[in-house]
Amino acid sequence: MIPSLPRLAVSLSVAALWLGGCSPAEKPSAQTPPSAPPPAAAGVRTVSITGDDTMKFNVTEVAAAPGEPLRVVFTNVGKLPKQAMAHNWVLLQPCSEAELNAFGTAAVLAAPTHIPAAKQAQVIAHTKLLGPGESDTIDFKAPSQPGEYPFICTFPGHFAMMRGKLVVK
Ligand SMILES: [Cu+2]
Repeated sequence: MIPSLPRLAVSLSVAALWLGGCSPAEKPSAQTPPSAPPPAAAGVRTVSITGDDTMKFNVTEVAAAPGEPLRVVFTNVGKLPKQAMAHNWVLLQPCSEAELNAFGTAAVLAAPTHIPAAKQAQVIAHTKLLGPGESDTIDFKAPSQPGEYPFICTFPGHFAMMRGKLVVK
């Protein structure tokens, strides 16, 4: 039996859609790499910070409102090998200079992360330790208590130079 003309036309267009859906042009392209973080939630401010081969953060002061959700994207923009010049970004509870020194000293022995387990309570948030060209993204809430919260790089020998503060007010 010969199908009526309108029915044939519908069949052909369905076939065309099906073929189009399988054409090489429809191949998934430029997929998001699995390591990429999801986009920040609406209203979450992103703070981009870099560390470099001269042992410097490009940002040494970040202001935030109490409890403000923040996203920190930290990137090691250096070229030196990770064994010689790695960086992280570690946000700490308010502390004295002596306590900061004690944390930095304990961190030296805490390879490979350089986050001393015994002093975890002092850590509010931290990135991974990054080699050249690497980046890490962390989401956290600024502390609810106004104050100055130090951030440092805990790679051995760095915290004396690589430091800044999150000012909550
Ligand atoms: Cu560093």
